[in-house]
Formats: sequence, structure tokens, C-alpha cells
Amino acid sequence: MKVLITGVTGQDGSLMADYLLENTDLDIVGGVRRLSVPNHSNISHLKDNPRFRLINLDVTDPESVSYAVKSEKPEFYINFAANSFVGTSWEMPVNHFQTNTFSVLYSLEAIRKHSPATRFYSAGSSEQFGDVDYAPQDINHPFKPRSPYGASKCAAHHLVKVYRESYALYAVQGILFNHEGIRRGEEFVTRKITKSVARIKKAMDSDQPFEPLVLGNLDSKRDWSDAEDFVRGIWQMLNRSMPKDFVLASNECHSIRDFVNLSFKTLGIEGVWSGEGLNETLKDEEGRVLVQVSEKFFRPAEVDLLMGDNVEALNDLGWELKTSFEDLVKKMTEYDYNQA
Ligand code: NDP
Ligand code: GDR
Repeated sequence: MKVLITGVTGQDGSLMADYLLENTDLDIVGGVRRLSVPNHSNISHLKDNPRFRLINLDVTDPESVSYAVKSEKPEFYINFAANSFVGTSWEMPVNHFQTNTFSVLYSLEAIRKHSPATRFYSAGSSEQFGDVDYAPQDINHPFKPRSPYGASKCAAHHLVKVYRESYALYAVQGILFNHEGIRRGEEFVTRKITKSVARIKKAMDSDQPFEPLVLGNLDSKRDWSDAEDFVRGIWQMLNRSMPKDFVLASNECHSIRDFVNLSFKTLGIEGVWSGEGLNETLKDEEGRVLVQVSEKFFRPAEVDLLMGDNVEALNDLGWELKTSFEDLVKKMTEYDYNQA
């Protein structure tokens, strides 16, 4: 019995590999694309594990996807591979559709033709809800994406549903709100904050000058959870008697400003906000600038408030959310401080 995981070098893929190796007897086949300089830091601890191996798999290449499914015939296929950064989706919309939508179509076609018993997971996103009508958003909330990324995930959602209904495949899309952790990419706002807070605190510890953390929209609100909780929920989605899409979220939301405050507070730094818009700053008691705002990090269109409804996941899936927002910020900040 084996699981094929694409995006295994990323946050969710590597955490899923860890989770399945620890909690199941399944073998893990990780799909990786060829890079001139490979980035395997999230899976380097698995390289000698006899139940873990890598295959070449670029999800934008239909032949590559088809060959992987045909030759492996995995019991489960978890497709995490994506261009997952919303911010670049205006600059490279075609790449986002190729990586986030066509990859899903190639996967579904390959499963239909070569391995129809394979259970398929497609990584959906709260960005599909976008310009929201109500909060918290549940599985019935309309799709109103605000970015090419969000639109690419909506299209993938419809493909999964069409293939499930047309060919009786076990294919689901989890609609996941933001989930973070110590393997989060450094361009996403949470990790960018915790890495910078750690850097600033280290400089303060040794009386060195420091550059402030520079952010974009401080007012946008997100529903942040721990990615380790989410991989458990995804696995539960793949192991029901019938395929069904679920929302995974924490039912809470916090602003970027809240995240910044809590991260600095974790390392004993209290700041004071002043000014407005692009002139807003956070300064410490000595008047040193900790945070600045720059237009550079604003997006052409923003999703101001995302907050998910997890009631169905808790009741129907039996999913459990173990880590609070406060514990998540603390964990990420302390980890980055100890690494800095
Ligand atoms: P990451 O950005 O950490 O990982 C993305 C992975 O996709 C990397 O392993 C990357 O490989 C791989 N990848 C990108 N392009 C290709 C390609 N052409 N062929 C093969 N692999 C490719 O994302 P996360 O782990 O955070 O997210 C996992 C999935 O969940 C994504 O689909 C994302 O859109 C979705 N999602 C994530 C949320 C979150 O908060 N984390 C919330 C909602 C949805 P490489 O190392 O080579 O770049
Ligand atoms: P998001 O995550 O777009 O929600 O997508 P990101 O951390 O990039 O942005 C969250 C919010 O923070 C605001 N922001 C900044 N963002 C970044 N990256 N850098 C900044 O300096 C900055 N300043 C403010 C953004 O404007 C935004 O409002 C993530 C990804 O994991 C997607 O793949 C996933 O689908 C969604 O979460 C759910």
C-alpha cells in the first residue's frame, strides 16, 4: 500500500509524509520536480527511511503525471504541488493555472485511465471564497475569488466534482484556510514576521542596529492554524466511506497587526503603533522602528477577511484542532529565535 504525495518538499507535503510514516504502515512516494539547486530541506530527515522514496514528477507535464500514476498505481494520491503564493499570481497567472489547475486535470485523467481505485486529494483554498458574503465561511459559501490564484483553485474544485460525479472516483477537494508552522515558506506573512522578529531581537540582545520589518496591508485578517493539525484532517477526508469536500479552519480570525504584536511579545518586546496607511510604524520604547509599511507588499486586489467554519469537519470528520493561534505564533517565533 502506498501514497503518492506531490509537493512533498513543501510545508504540507513534508508534514503529511511525517504523519503517515508515524501513524500508518503505508509507503510514501514523493513526487519532486527537477531543480538546478534542489530544495529538500523539509524532507532531508527522511532520506534513509526505507518506506520513503522520491520520483521525478512535474505536475505541469501531463506525461509525467500519467506515467507516475500508471507505474505506481498508488492507493492514495495527495496533490499538494502548487504555485502557492497568491502575491505572484497577478505576475504569472498562466503559471498558476498550469500548476494549480491543469495539474489537477492531468491527475484526474491519469487516475480515470490507469488507476480508478486511487483516492485523490486536491488542495483547495479559502482564497476561493475571496470577496466574502458572510463569516464564517462554510462549504456552501459561493466562490468569489479575488486573485488568479483563487480562480485557479476554483477551477480545480469544479474539475474534482465533475470527475467524482462522472466517473465515480474517490476525489475530494479540501478547502483549507491558512495553516502555518516552522516549515512555512519565508515569503508568507507569518514566517516573514517571525523570522524578522527573531532577527530584531537577536540584534537587540547584542546592542546592534537593525533594519525594521517591512510589511504591506496590516489590516487584512486571516484564519490561521497549525499545519500539523491540517494534515490530520486531510487524511481523515481521504478515509471516509464516501468522498466529500470539507472546510478546515479555526473559526477565528486575527489581523496581520495582531500577529506582529503577539510575535514581538513572545520575545518580550512591546511596541507602540502610530501613524496611518503607508506612514504607520511600530516603535519600541526607545523609539526604534520595528515595523514599517511599504506599497511594495500590497496586492492589486485584497481579500480583507477570511474566517472559516469548521463545525462540519469537527462533527462529521471527527477532526480535532489541537494548537491555538497564540501557541502557533509562540512556536514559530521561538523556533526562529533559536535558529537565528
Ligand atoms: P508550499 O509552497 O510549501 O509547497 C508547494 C509545493 O509544490 C513544493 O513542494 C513545490 O516544489 C511544489 N511544486 C511547485 N510547482 C511544481 C511543479 N510544477 N511540479 C511539481 N511540484 C511542484 O505549499 P504548502 O505546502 O503551504 O501548500 C500545499 C498545498 O495546499 C498547495 O496546493 C497550496 O496552494 C494549498 N493551500 C495551502 C494553504 C496554506 O495555508 N499553507 C492553505 C490553502 C491551500 P519545489 O520545492 O520544487 O518548489
Ligand atoms: P495568503 O498568505 O495570501 O493568505 O495565502 P500570505 O501570508 O501571503 O498573506 C496573508 C495576508 O497578509 C498580507 N500581507 C502580506 N503578505 C505577504 N506575503 N507579505 C507581506 O509583507 C505582507 N504584508 C501584509 C497579505 O496582503 C494577505 O492579506 C496563503 C497561501 O498559503 C495560499 O497558498 C493559501 O491558499 C491561502 O493562504 C489560504
